[in-house]
Amino acid sequence: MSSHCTEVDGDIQVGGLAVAAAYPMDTDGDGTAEPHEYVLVTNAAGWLLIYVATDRAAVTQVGRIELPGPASAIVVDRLARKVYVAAGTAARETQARQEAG
Ligand SMILES: [Ca+2]
Repeated sequence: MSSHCTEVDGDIQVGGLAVAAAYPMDTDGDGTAEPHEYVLVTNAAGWLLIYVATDRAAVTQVGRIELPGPASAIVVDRLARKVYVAAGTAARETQARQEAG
């Protein structure tokens, strides 16, 4: 994954990074979850960027969430299917979802 793909509003500096390996997600909408590889990064512009890297040759951004500010840490709670992001003294949780493609 090249550094420029984390660019949002001209800012590319990565703050936090988490990998969700073999994460079950029903991306084709057939009712059965398949394992996917997700990479989550935050950048200095205050965004959580979500990439699917199941095919390492074709890493694709599948979501981005604006945060209250730059974030330093990401934790994926696989059981609760949530992502927690630490942003200074604030925190935000978000439900791990992906639209059927
Ligand atoms: Ca499926």
